[in-house]
Amino acid sequence: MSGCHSKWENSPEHEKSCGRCANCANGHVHAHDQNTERNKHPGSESRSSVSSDGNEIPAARNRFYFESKNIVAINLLGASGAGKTSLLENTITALSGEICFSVIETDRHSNYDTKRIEETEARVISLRTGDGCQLFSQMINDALKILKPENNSVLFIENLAAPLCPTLHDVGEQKRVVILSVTEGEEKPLVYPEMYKTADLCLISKSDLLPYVDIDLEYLKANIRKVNNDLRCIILSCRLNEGMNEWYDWIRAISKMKKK
Ligand SMILES: Nc1nc2c(ncn2[C@@H]2O[C@H](COP(=O)(O)OP(=O)(O)O)[C@@H](O)[C@H]2O)c(=O)[nH]1
Ligand SMILES: [Mg+2]
Repeated sequence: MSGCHSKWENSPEHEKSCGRCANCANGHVHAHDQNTERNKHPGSESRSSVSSDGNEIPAARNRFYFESKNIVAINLLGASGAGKTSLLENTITALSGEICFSVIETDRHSNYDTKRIEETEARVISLRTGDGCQLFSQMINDALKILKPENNSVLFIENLAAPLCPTLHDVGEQKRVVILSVTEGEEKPLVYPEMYKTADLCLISKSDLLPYVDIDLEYLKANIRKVNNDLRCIILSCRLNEGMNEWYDWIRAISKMKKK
């Protein structure tokens, strides 16, 4: 893999994505659910349903899409404020010369995070979930049609408030990364185990704050292991650039994992 072939800001796809949602002219994709009136927008009636029982088929379709285009899709899960967008900003800026990135942001009511990613010049689309907190594979399917990530690239999906969601749906991603900050407390992996059970990597963020917070890192890691004994943890700080090389090496390794 190498950097992107074209700048997203100059591409026709960028015009399409930033210009408007297919139905609302607001610059984002909405999570439409045919079963809930409140999520409907004019002209959306023909869009596909995102009900949970229909999640598997679009997930398989996404997986096939990623495999056929040699795209590594990473589902990034974590509490609001854990440092997900900061991690993406830093990662894309550091590795854009060697890896082509695109991002699906899941903002509930704003596109603040999307604007932050736009600054990195990566391809990005805002997926508005409105009052819902769950991400379904059909939403990703809809977003991919507009985003059109490049072949041989890495796609980040910044998931929203995942700890509070009752179910974490498979959206067809190859890797799941869970991020929790040192300010969240040692017991969180036990309180919200779902994210940790299915993750491939755990990032413990904001290590620069360790001198100021009352947290026992060993106890935190022991709690993570109670939920998922094999889960690898990387301790890092975007602020101080600590531990970031270990994370970058993980990204490099998985981006090479795919066939050329
Ligand atoms: N001290 C410190 N703050 C950070 C770090 N990473 C992110 N933050 C701050 O944490 C807050 C939430 O970060 P953000 O990336 O928006 O989190 P998200 O909601 O998970 O996307 C922001 O004020 C960031 O500046 C870090 O490594 N150290
Ligand atoms: Mg964010």
